[in-house]
Amino acid sequence: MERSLHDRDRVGVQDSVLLDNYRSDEAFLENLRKRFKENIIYTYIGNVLVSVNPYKQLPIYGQKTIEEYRNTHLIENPPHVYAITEAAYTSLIEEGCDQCILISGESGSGKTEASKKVLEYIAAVTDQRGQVQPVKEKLLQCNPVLEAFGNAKTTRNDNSSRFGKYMDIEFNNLGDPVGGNILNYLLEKSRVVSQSVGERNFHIFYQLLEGAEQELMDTLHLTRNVGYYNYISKAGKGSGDGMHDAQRMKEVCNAMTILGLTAREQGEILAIVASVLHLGNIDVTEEQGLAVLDNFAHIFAAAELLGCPENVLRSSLTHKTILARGDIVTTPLDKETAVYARDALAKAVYDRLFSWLVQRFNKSLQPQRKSRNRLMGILDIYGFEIFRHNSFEQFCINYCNEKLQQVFIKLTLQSEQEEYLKEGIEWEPVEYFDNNIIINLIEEKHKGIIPLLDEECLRPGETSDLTFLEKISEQLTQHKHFIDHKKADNKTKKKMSREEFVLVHYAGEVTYDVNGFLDKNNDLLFRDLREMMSSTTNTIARVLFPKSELESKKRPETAITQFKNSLNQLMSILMSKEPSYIRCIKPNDFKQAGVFSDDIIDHQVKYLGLMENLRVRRAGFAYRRHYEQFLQRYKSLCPRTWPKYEGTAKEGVRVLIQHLGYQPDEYRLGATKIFIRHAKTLFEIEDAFQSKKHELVTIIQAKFKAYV
Ligand code: AOV
Ligand code: MG
Repeated sequence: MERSLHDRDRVGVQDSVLLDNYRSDEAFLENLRKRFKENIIYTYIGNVLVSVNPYKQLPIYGQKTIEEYRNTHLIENPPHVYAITEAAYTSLIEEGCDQCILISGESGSGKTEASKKVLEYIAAVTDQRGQVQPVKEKLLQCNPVLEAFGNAKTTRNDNSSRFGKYMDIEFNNLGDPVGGNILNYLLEKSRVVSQSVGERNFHIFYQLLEGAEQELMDTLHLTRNVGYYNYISKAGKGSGDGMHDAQRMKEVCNAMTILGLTAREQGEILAIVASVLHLGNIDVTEEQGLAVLDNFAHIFAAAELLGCPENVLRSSLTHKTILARGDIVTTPLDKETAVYARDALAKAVYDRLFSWLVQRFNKSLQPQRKSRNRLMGILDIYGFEIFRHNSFEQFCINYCNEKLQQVFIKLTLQSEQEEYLKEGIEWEPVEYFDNNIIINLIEEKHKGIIPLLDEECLRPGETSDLTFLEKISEQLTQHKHFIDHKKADNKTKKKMSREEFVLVHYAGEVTYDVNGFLDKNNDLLFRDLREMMSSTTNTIARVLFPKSELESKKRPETAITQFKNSLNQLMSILMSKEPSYIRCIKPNDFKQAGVFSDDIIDHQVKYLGLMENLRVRRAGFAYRRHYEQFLQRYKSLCPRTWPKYEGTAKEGVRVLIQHLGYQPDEYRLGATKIFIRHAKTLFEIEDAFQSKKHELVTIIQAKFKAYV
């Protein structure tokens, strides 16, 4: 016989708020451990979902489970990503609040998988009449393409997101999805030209070589030999095992078609991808100090695919033109600079293609009719990363994670406590670590790492990664979360070189190598190459490099400042919506099923602030509502408040809950809101309301019939 949802989840407690020993880390961990061993990966802290990556397929998803969660309240069923999504969706439909689902956790903890389950749930429960089927199809098909172009195998995760993604789904007033919009954040483009040992380039390169039809391979002048192409050959033999590259290629092309990309567009996109492989195989040698290009077949192929004359590509890769006081001065490049120019072109072309794809999808996802639609956002970013070698990219990724942790702190720990204070509710404060101090260290005006990095990039004269390091060391040496070589104790000193600094992030210490910081932040692409690209015959390539960019006199913003600004915009988007949280935890460092490494999990529980979250939740009130709203919804449950209460809303609520027999410990009356301690209490009243509503509707219908 099939077991019900509840029979399948009888291990430990479903909501950690109910743990007897809720202050103990060990009790919290023990509960997660017990459940994990029984393949129960989800647990709540109030309405926050904690998810431990099982690293194996569990039979807990799909249509049947979706139906079990449909139209249920969070506490009716065992914890699940579907339950969180259902709650957010209900709030969106019934109360008209825009929602956002924030998914956080370190690299490999299961964020991207969770985000896909959210989308899957929404697609399954909406549009029962099949009216917006094409929109749903499109929303679902964005992921395979974005993952192909924006995900890669790292040492932490075989399918690691190398960009940040925020996706809004738009709903009409029937609650059906009618469109969407995606914002993408800083792609790790350095991966296009080099990867660390054991890692791969973006999936699409391998997918193309493995999965393209022979005719396409011929058009793109490609061979199937991964080892032949410099930009992707380092991954080594066997690195594609289990990646299903050929199969994925078919899915990607199919998805692009569903998203409305024409055959010509798809051809041009793949031509750009192939051109990057050819660029990587253009050898640069040196004669009398000047760069000379070799391997003509690849120069020809790249030029043909991008749609520019071969001689223009060749001269743009070996010369640099600058406009100096109205004069045009062209100088030949040395070998090193030409290699730099070639790689910069490959990175820029790929990076801009990625953003173009997102824009193209957005065009395809635009709702047909523009009206005031409700939004549900899903945020899936790259998780916190500590590699053996960390550079500018990890600095950006970890900074982004600090910002997201700040949203969590602000919305769950801080505002919760501030609200009790404001409403005059008695409350024992819960201490927590506020990572704002690290964010300041990174972004504070004139003093933080970002402004100092920009200053070093913009300052005329001899600047280098090392002068940047000197500068931050000088400015920040006093800061608790900054360690340089001078300040390090003997143990740390042994682990770091003079070209590194350590940041004590909320999630742990990371040692960053400054080499490449200035170049990557400046993100320079020589004018000759931009000019060449702006008049190619590959129409997509051409729009990636608009002429207006060449004409602009303004210096473009540095990479990190653009990133900072886009993150700050994201923060305000998130703050303006009703948030739900999924906190993902990685159970071990070996991508292995069934292994629950206590140390690793304990560390994540601590830095994610889950224990503080639990304490705030336990001491606090699960539910609150303005008196007016509360009375309006439930007034039919008490004869003295129905159909209208004459006094103030607060008085009305007092009368109502006395009638319902609430115990004094169950609730508090604040200045403007009622606070209810347990979701269960609310659930009972909501249940009573639903049957009353049903009763009233039946009476009205009967009267209406009699009248007719
Ligand atoms: P991430 O998004 O958090 O990392 P993913 O969602 O890509 O992590 O998960 C990593 C891998 O763990 C997946 O490819 C799956 O193999 C496995 N996995 C995760 N969640 C589940 C699940 N619910 N059921 C089964 N397997 C799962 V990163 O993008 O690196 O920060 O930048
Ligand atoms: Mg991911």
